[in-house]
Amino acid sequence: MVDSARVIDVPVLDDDPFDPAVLVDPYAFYERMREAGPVVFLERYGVWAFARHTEVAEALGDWETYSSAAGVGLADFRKEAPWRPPSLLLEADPPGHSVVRKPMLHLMTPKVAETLRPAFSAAAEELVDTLVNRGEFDGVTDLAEVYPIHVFADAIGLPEDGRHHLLPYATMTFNAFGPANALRDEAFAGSEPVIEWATAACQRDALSPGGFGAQIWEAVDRDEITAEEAPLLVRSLLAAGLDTTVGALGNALFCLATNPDQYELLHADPKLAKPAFEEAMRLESPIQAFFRTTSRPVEVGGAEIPADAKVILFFGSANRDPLRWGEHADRYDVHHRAAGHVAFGAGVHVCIGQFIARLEGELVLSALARRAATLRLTDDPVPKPNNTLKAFRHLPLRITAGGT
Ligand code: OVM
Repeated sequence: MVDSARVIDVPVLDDDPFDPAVLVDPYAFYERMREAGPVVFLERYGVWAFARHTEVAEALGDWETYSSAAGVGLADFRKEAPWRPPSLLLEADPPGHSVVRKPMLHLMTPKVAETLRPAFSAAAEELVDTLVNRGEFDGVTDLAEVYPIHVFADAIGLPEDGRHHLLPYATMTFNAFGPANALRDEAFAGSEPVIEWATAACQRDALSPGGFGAQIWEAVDRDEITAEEAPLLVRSLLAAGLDTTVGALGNALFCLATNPDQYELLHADPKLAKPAFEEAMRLESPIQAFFRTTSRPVEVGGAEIPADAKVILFFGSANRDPLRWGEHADRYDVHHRAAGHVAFGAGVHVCIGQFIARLEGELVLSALARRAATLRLTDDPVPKPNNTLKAFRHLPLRITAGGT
């Protein structure tokens, strides 16, 4: 039962987390939420919010209480129809979720990610070579958007033709987790050909042999998944695997360009590429928040949240919580142990592509570190507001050549 005397103890905030100004610079808002208490109520949307690391991690670890089946955005799929058939992975709970997740996990183990290393590495070296020769480039449109679209779309086995639809498709997907605001409307304007291409790209005949897409379809032949499930599982790779890594690479470049001392450390020791990427994931997490829906009343920090309530989990805030990371939580430090961040989620839904994302991050930063002595912004970065993703639209950069 909900104890109303406790409910009124929960701090109520009238902030709009989906206001573009908040989305591009959410950190003061996060700090106010963390300081207000372990749970706050966002009255504009009638949702509960966790902004501290402890509660976010607890919710991620308890799928039975914090369900994903009603959608991980603001909308409750039991009350309003989702814009697309729900994801069998993201928007599902065990036991069904576990059945389809298993073959997907096998596709993307750390061992499999290592088999991609030679091709992914060659692509990173070639791209960074070109950019070092140019000296000035846009960290987003010339690098962060180019690299994943090349290497990961190849790894899935997507057709070359129409790949320009991938980022608009992902932009729609991630804005759709938010409210029906202007960002969401803009993302869906002219969406028909984009959805049409993405849907066709998930069919068996569109996917080249040997890629992740074709391998998903082979799981149908082994009766591990059905022919109806296969295209939806391929769709998860398209939706979740591109714009996220684009954001991650851009955010990592931003961290390094704005912390020259840290870039210097990376340049002096390119083996720091892996931790430098991980620390950027913590500090500038591409996915800032996802929702869960309570399946029962639950007590959190002395407050009682009713059943069927939407709870927003602010990963980007948990990853900067001084209670978890200490007083330097807001600082970018390539020597920091970022393990325990929740940028890839945690628990039964933890990112299945994380080893591939990390490989991409490591290879791009390592290629840069070995070729460029300095990395600096030449102008203000331009943020790209999105209801879920924190990323940049432009990062004007200058690099000076110089080996380690
Ligand atoms: C999916 C999906 C879409 C967006 C994100 C995501 C971070 C998954 O369709 O399964 O995970």
